[in-house]
Order: sequence, then C-alpha cells, then structure tokens
Amino acid sequence: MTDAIGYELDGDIAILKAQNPPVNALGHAVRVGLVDGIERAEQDGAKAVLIYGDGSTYFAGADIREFGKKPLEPGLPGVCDRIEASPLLVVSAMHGTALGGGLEVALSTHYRIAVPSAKVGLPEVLLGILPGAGGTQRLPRVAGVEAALDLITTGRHIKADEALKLGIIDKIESGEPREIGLAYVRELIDTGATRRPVSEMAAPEPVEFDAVYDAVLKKGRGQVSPATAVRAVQAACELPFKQGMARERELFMELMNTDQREGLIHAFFSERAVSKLPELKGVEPRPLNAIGVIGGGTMGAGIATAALLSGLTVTMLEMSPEAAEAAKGRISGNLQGALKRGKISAEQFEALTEKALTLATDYDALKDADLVIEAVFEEMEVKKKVFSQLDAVCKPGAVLATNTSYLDVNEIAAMTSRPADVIGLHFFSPAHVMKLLEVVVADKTAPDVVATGFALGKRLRKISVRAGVCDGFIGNRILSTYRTCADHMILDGASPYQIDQALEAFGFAMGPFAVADLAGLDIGWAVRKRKRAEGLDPRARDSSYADKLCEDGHFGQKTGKGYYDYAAGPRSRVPNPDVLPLIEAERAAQGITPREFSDEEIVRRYMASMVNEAAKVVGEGIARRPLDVDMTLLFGYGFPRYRGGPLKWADLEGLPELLADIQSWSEEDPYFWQPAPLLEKLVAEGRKFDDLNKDAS
Ligand code: T1G
Repeated sequence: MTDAIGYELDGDIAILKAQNPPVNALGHAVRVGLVDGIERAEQDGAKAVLIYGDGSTYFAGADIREFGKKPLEPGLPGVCDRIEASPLLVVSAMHGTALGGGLEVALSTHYRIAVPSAKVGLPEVLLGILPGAGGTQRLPRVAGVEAALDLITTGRHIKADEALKLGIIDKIESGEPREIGLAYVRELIDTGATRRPVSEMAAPEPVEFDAVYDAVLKKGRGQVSPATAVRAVQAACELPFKQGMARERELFMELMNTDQREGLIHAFFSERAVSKLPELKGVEPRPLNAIGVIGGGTMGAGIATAALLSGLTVTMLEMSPEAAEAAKGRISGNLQGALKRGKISAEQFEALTEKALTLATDYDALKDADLVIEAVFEEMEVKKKVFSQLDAVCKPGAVLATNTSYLDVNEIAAMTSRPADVIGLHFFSPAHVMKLLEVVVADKTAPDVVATGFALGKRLRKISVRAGVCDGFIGNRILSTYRTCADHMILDGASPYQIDQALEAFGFAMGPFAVADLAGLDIGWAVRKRKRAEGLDPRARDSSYADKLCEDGHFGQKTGKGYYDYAAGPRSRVPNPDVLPLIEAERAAQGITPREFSDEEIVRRYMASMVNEAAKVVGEGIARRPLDVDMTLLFGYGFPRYRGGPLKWADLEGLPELLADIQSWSEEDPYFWQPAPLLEKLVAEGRKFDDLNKDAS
C-alpha cells in the first residue's frame, strides 16, 4: 500500500480513501495504492469495496504534472480494468469534482453515489488530449452517445442532478462521502445487488460520426483534440470494448505528442501561477468591502457591475445626477444580462441595484471607501484633477486606483501626498466580462497595495497579471507593435482582409482589423495623433490611410463602417470598398511598389513582432515572467489558448529560427526589427522562455 491511498475494513467492507492533496490527482502512488487496495480487499475476504476521496474532492483526474515524463506502471487504463474486474462489488462515493481520470475510475466501479454539490466531467480536450483511461468507451455505454459526445468534446463539468439523469451516477445523498458511501454499499449488499462492469454493457447505437466530426472540428477553430475525441467515441460504437480501448489509446498518444497539448497544459498551470508573486508571499492585503468608482461610462459601469456581482458595495461618482442615473442604467443593463443567464435571481438584481449600489455627485461620498477606481476620460490633466480630489477626501489607507490603459501611473501618483497608495488597475472592455486585469505597479506603490489589487482581482474572478509602468503596460504595448507590423505589411502589399483571414486561420477569434473595428478606429486615431504630437522617431514608418477613414467618420462597428461594412449586421461583415483605394493612394504617395505576401509570411512576421516586443517587455521587467505575457495575450487579446501564448508558441517554434528571421528583416527595417536583447541572450545560451518561468517559480 502507499500513503496516497488509505485502507481500512469496516466489517466486510474494505474502504479505500484517496489522500493526495490538494485534488487527489491520480499520480503514480495513487494508482499503485488503488491496485494494492483492491487486491488486499480480495485477500481480506471483503464483500465490497468503497472508494472515496479525503479533503475537498474525489479524484480530479490524472496528475497533469506527469505528462510528458516517462510513464510509470500501472497506467490508469490498467488500474480501471483491475477495479472493474474485481469479483467484489466496488462502489464510488463522490464529492467535489470527479474529473477526467477521476470519472474514469468511478465508471470502472460498479455503482456510483454522489453528494448534491458534486460535479463530474471529462475535460481532457481542454488540455489538448482526450479521456485516456476508458472514458470514451465506458461513458457512451452508461449515458448514450449524444451525451457522451457532448461531455467529451466540450469538456464541461455537470452537476450531480444532471449526471443522475444521464445515468452516470446512480444515487444522490447529502452527507460525508465516507458515510453516505458506506450506507449505500450496505444497501446494495442487503438488496443483493450484483457487479455491473460497464465494459460488458452493450455497445451504444452509432450516430453520423463524420458529420459530428466536421462540426466539432469547425467549432475548434484549429484545436484538434475535440474532433479527435469524436473518433474515439465512434470506436465505442463500432468495435468490441477491448479494441475500442486500444483505439482510444492510439488517439490519446497521437494528441499527447502535439504542440497543442503543450500549449494547453502551459495555459492550465500558467493561469494558476500568474497571480502568485513571490514578492507578495506573507503580504496581507488591505480590507476590501466598499469601493468607489469614478466615471460611469462603459468601463466604469462594467467595473461597478463586476464589483457588485462579487458582493462588494459600490459608490458610483458622476459629475451630475443625470450622468449618475445614466451610469445606473448601464449597470442595470449589465446585470439584466446576468439575470437572463440565471447567474443572479430577481431578488438579487433588486438588492444589487437598489442597496449595494449608491449614486453620488460629490467626492465626499467616497471618504469611507476602501478602494476607489477612477475610469474617467483618458487624458492626463483630467486624471490629475481626479487624484488630487481623491487625495483630499479619501480615508487614510484607502487604495487609489486608475483604470488608465496607457498613461503614466507614476505621474498620476505624484499628484497625491500618498503615492504608496496609488496603483493601476487596468480592466478590459466589457469589464464585467473580460477576464484580464493588469495590476500596474508604480515606483512607489506599497506591497500591501499590490496585494490588495490582486485580492480584488481574485474576488472579481479575474486573471490578474502584474505589470510595470511603461506606455501601454504589457498588453497594449505589445498590441501596438504587432498592429504596426500589420500596417507595414499593408503598405508593402498585403490587404487588411488577407491579414485578418491568415490570423483567424492561425486561431485568433478575430484578425487585427476586425478587432480595430470592434474597439473603434477613433481609439487608434487618438493614439497616432498623440504619438505624432510627441514626435515620431524619423526612422519609424508611418501611414495615414486609416486617418482618412476616421476623418470620413468611419470608426468601425459603432458607425457601421470601418475596414469592413456592417450594413448587414455585426456578424456579417464585408470589406469596405473605400479602404483599398486609400491604401493604394498611400503606397503611391510613399513610392512603394506593392508585393505579394503568403499567409505563412503574414503570420510569421506578425507573431515574430509580437514575440520580439514581448521579449523586450520581459527583459525590461515590465512583465516579471514570460507566462505573464502569455496570460495577458490569452485573456485580453484573443490569442488562441491551444497555442499557449506568444512566448510558449515561440519556444515550440524554435527561438534560433525566429531570431534569424527578425535579424533578416532588420536589414530592410533596422528601426522596427531591433532584436530583443533577451531573445538574443536566450538563443546564445540555448535556453527557452519557459526556462525563465521555471527560474522564477
Ligand atoms: N494534476 C495536477 N495538479 C492539479 C490537477 C491535476 N489534474 N488539478 C489541479 N491541480 C493543482 C493546481 O495546479 C493547483 O496547484 C491546485 O491543484 C489547486 O487547483 C487519463 C489524462 C480540480 C476543478 O483537467 O479543473 O485525467 O497552483 O487552483 O480552483 O483521461 O484544478 O496550488 O500549485 O485549480 O479549486 C483531467 C484539472 C486531467 C482537472 C479545482 N482533469 N483541474 O479547481 O483549484 S487529464 C482535469 C481543475 C486526465 C485521463 C486524463 C481544477 C479543479 P497550485 P486549482 P480549484
């Protein structure tokens, strides 16, 4: 026996308790313990075996940290077959989340009981693989093909009541898993229940697998694991169990050896590591119950909505009662959405809009707030006025935050007598939907203020990323570079539409020009005007064709036209015929002879510019680790999750080859393509960005 599985006898029932915190992952010791436990129960002459999990959950799956390492026997498929084949009655009592290999172990037992709050699922496709211990063969036999295809290709977790309806579990009972499990085993013994090996159940009725495969593949937008899983379920219908298991293993190993698996597992662990900063170990955040929001426009209303939904009370400050009512209208609209999706009840809606939210037009209303977030017009003078007022009224120890997306947080902090209490909290629109939060740490920001920023992020269920102060912090700075790269390709001959198609085929939800239309072309216009006013480096290539679009009042979706024409609705965009002539005129004016670009070259240049700038951001310490950049792009800029993020992608592509491309392009444009010193260093040392993540952990 191993310590990972506890063993005891309760009369003639053997009890196997999983004790591998935090989530009873099915690592090697657990697998050995399960097989040893079954054998010992048989030797001890037990009538039945109960398997349950100690701590917060039943098995939450295979141990993901073991992936990519040398597999150790027994493998999980073998463990499941051994459990199922036991002559004893084997029963699972589930609580928490029985996921992946955890549900596969449960499906290899003969009966399953769960507490009402339990959840089950086979989320392997979200890690770039598929259920590899019989889930694609056993689940269709108990729940039918449609339900199995739905759960396996989406990876969604379902609640106990739905699992009961689908036949995945046999009974729901409140109480401690050990207690309800023992009572259920006794009931089964007393009622003469017999073993029920799922593998011996009839193969399920097939469906149109090719059609399902094509639909799932299309929905994956380049991610292959969900569609591959369809073929494994197909085997459950077309092959005897043993051959079906062999087919599952074949497809599982195929996916195990993909970059997508590496990308998705990198995303899984990075998502959990990004908010864990070594420098915040032992630093207590300040109290956080009541917050103030200044400015009730789209961003301010979104921030207030997220705060209300997380249980905070909010004081919304606006310049006039009319503006305050308008802000309340926007917040109610956002909360209506949550009501429609069943996230909140009508009573909760009422309480949030009438009790938890207070409107104000006087700064004095913010004097007791624990934290205030300013979301006013993106202009330094306006921000400075707001912060000097906050400095005058807010209580000592209040955290003063700015939602600026570009401006210098140090300069804003300097407007107060308490720069240590000032921090940047950069939300992304719509703020109650987008997961990303950049926590921008200024030179004088106190550690407990940083900790409070992360505590707020956790409370709002955000992915919080620490960022240093520079123009555009992590995300917008890198965005500005790869957008500039796209503009350069336009000048040299590519079309905005070819670029969008190439990047959408690469996996982005939307290409850069469609994104610009969604965000509003006036934002980019304002940035270009600001940068030109500050004085552009004479070596920088500039283009003004997009300015002409804006001068003609075309700001994208919000005006019905931008790069695309949205006359037929936001989802049916067509190229705006005015755009290409503007570009051709610009090329002629700059004396540029356009050339052909392949989709490959477009993606390569776009990604290389992103990676190069990201390497500068990490090299300068604006981002602490490469994974911080990866999570920023994943959760704020639509980067395809299955590629793990730009720096994970770069590692998988090969840094030497990327640097070589950048160096060759720097011959044509030495100003834009200055190789990042960190990239040169890593290549010289034969290291990867991931090595830096490991160094920092
Ligand atoms: N393996 C290793 N570590 C895991 C893990 C796992 N399966 N699941 C969680 N952790 C770590 C996690 O990194 C974190 O560590 C800590 O546990 C708490 O997690 C053959 C091959 C279970 C719903 O995909 O979805 O089975 O950061 O912060 O919010 O078919 O974790 O503290 O150091 O997420 O309460 C399938 C993955 C595997 C489930 C809990 N299983 N886990 O959420 O806590 S593939 C999954 C989750 C498989 C078989 C195949 C969630 C959770 P640290 P947490 P949480």
